[in-house]
This record gives sequence, C-alpha cells and structure tokens, in this order.
Amino acid sequence: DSIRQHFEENGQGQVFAHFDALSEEAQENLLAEAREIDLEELDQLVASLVKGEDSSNVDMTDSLEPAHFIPLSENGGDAAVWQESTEKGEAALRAGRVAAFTVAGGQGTRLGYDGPKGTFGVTPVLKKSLFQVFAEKILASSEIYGKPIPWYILTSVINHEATLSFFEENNHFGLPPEKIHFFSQGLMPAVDSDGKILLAEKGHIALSPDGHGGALRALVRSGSIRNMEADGVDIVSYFQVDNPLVRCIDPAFIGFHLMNNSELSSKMVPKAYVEEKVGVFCEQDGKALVVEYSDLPDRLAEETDESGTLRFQAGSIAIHIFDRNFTDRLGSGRDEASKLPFHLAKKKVPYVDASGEVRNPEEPNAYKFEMFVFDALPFAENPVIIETAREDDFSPVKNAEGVDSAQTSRDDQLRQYARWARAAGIELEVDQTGLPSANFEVSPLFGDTGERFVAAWEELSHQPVLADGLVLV
Ligand code: UD2
Repeated sequence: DSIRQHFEENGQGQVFAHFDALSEEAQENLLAEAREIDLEELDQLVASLVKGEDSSNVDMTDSLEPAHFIPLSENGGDAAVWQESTEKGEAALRAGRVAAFTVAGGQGTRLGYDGPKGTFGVTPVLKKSLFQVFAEKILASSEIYGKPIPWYILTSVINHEATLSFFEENNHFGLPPEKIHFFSQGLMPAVDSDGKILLAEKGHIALSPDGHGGALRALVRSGSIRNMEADGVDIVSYFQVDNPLVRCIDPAFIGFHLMNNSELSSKMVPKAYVEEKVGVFCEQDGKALVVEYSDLPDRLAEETDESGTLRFQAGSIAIHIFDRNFTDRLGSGRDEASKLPFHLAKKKVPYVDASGEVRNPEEPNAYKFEMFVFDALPFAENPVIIETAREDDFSPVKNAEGVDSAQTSRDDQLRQYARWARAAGIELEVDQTGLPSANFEVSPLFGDTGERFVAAWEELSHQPVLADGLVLV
C-alpha cells in the first residue's frame, strides 16, 4: 500500500491502474518492480532532460579542445616507453592484479539477433561466439602469465539467464567456472513526454537497462568490487561484447595505466571518416572527456588542421582500464560530486494504454534514460589515452549488414590472420585490402598476437597449407 501511495502522491498512480485486476503473484511482481524505482531521481531527470529536451551533458562551446594521447611508436611515440609499459603490464599480470570485464547487458536491437549478443557467431570458419573468442583470449593470457584472470560479465535481466546457460552448456570454454562472475545491471523505467512511467503489460513496468554506465554501480552492488579486492585485483580491463578483435588483456595498455598512476585509461584510434559512430576524446577546462558522436556539432567534427587531419580525430572505441578504487568511488555514489549523468534517448516502446490495450507505436513515443561509462572520465585522476592499431583492436559487430557488420568483422579477423601468417613467412594470396582468398581461422590459444603466432607456427612439426576451412588451434 505504501508503495502504491508513494507513486500516487508523485503523479505516477497510472502504474497501478490495472493492479486490482491482477493475480496476487502479478501484484507482487509489479510491486517489486516499482520498489526499485527512485521516483525522486526520475522526477529530476524528467524535469532536466525530458522537459528540457537536453540530450547532451557537455557544454559545446569553443572551449572544447582535442584530447592529448600517446601515439603508437610507429606514429612518433617513444619505443622505449612502449617497451617499458609492456614490461610493467606483464609484471602486473604475473602478480594476478588484472581482471577482464565485459559489458554485455545491451539489447543488441540493431543486429536483429534474438539472444544475448555474446552468443552470436563471428569467426570465419567455426563461427565461434563472441563470448568464446574472449574466453580463449583470456585463457591464453592466463596461461602466458601464469595466473588465472578473473572475468566479470555485465548482463541485464533480459539476457542474464540465457547468458549463464550458454556458458554452462559450453563448459565455460575451458575457463575455471569460479573465475567467471556474472551480474545484472540496473533498470530504468521508460516515460512518456509528460514524464509518466509506462507499463509494458498490465503487471509490468516498461523497464530497460540503465546503460553501460550502470556497470559501475552494478560492480559495487553485486559485491564484485569486494570480490576483486579479496582476489588482489586492482586493474579492470573493460571492453564491449561486440568487438571480436579486442585485445582483452593488453600488457602495454596496463603498463601505461600504471606508470601514469591513472584512475581511468582509454584507447583511441584516429577516426576512419567524419561520420564514424564513435565518441571523440576531448578536453574541457583541463578535464578529459568523451563527446558522443551524436552530440559533437558538425562544425567541430569536420574541422581539420593545416595537414588536413581531423582536429577532433581521437575516436573512442570503448576500451578502458578502470582502477578498482576509482570504480568503487563512482559506483557506490559515496561521492555526490562524481555521479554519472543520465542521457536521454527517444525510442519506440510498446505500452499499455488507459483502456488496458497494448499499443505498438509506429513512431518513437517514449524516453529512456541511460548512463555512459565514459562519463566517468572527467572524474578520474591522471587519465591516460593511448593510441592503438585499429586492425588489431577494433572491428565491432553492430549491424546485420553493411558497415560494422558480421561480414566486415569476419574480414578484419581474416586480415589479421593473414598479416600474422605473412610475418611468419607463409606465402598467402591476399587482395589489395589484405584480405586472404582462403577462409581459415586462428584460435587465440594458438596465437593471440603476431609474435606468438609466429613462434607457435615455427614450432609446428607439420605446417599445414592455409586453405579454406583450416583451423589452427
Ligand atoms: C558505443 C559508444 C561509441 C563507440 C562505440 C564503439 C556509447 C553511447 N557509444 O556505441 O562512442 O565507442 O561503442 O563500438 O556507448 N551495454 C550494456 N548495457 C546497456 C547498454 C549497453 O551492457 O544498458 C553494452 C552493450 O552490450 C555493448 C556496449 O555496451 O557491449 C555498447 O553499446 P551500444 O551498442 O549501445 O553502443 P554504440 O554502438 O552506440
């Protein structure tokens, strides 16, 4: 009764419009959903974002500057420093200080795939799932550095059970099950343009994941941070579920993070083209930040320097390293001054109308609230941004077809294998983009970098022909 009353007093009584007609169990469910909603927070969001129609939290004035980053050694970076950082990162890995962390709570609507995105098959021959690719990379690093690397996986209520079952059915891909930690992110209600919470069904609120920024509070709430502390882990290697090329564990990146005493480190690639859908690393008032592509004004996105290079070229590919204590500080909400803001997205959300009918809108009708993990950047001490080679770190699967699709990502995986093969002196036919004509596959357990591929190849007693269907394990 008190929850219902609380909603009525806050102008959200419509959530209980069909309550009396529900079964007792359905009533309990609805109350449980309602209990999770912070109406005070929602009220503020509606006032500032929905009524204010403000999708960006960034001041887009001329004070926005491109961010500084550490270039790759082949692009002018100091090779000795890169070497030193690799060694520092390797030492941290040998000391068991590193965990992998995948955000996999998204709904993956653009791909049009029914199931957790991590279960989507991506490799050229075996169509191994994204989760399996990451598992093998993590296993390879665990073996190389002699310490099992714990893996934290963020799910949402929508895909949590299916994700767990997938790992169980596949024997956790050879990883020790006790080293994999699944936990669900928080949910936020969708509202209409008056800020009224929508019902998805008479007994269900229209809830959706609170954005990957919700990862930080979910890490705290789930006890993962405490778990990491007990395990001696203080370095959290963060990546998205959609990117099979990612170096889940990258010693040089870890080393730069440590050498700079950074609370949050990030990788950048120069943007491939002006409209590329990646956030851009910027600086404002002495703080680093990411401005999402949809928020960056065209005049800034298109600006070039005298050499013709995009001024705001540092694309964010959503690969970060979080310091554990920093994550705890932000995720716990202890520090009022460093709270992640919410962003607004207008979406089509099916809803129950006043008569109790479910309506499927043709046009966006509702607002969703999401936090972005990269909004943690301005709160971090000593943030570091390093350049990475796109071809060895980033080829996401976002869309069913065209750019950033299963096809482009498969081709990029093949190009990487072909580069490694050629480095090992193998003769291989490739087109002018470096794509081999043969469709083969290399498991990260055979080699997860060019150097390790070459070493493993040279040790083979029988070196096979890299032909269609070959899998190097
Ligand atoms: C993201 C970045 C973009 C760029 C690009 C690189 C945002 C807003 N933009 O774009 O700047 O770095 O990635 O590929 O992030 N997720 C959750 N819970 C949620 C929402 C998302 O876990 O509530 C996960 C999702 O499973 C995926 C990742 O976050 O692994 C990215 O989500 P997205 O596909 O919505 O991000 P996108 O492509 O708009």
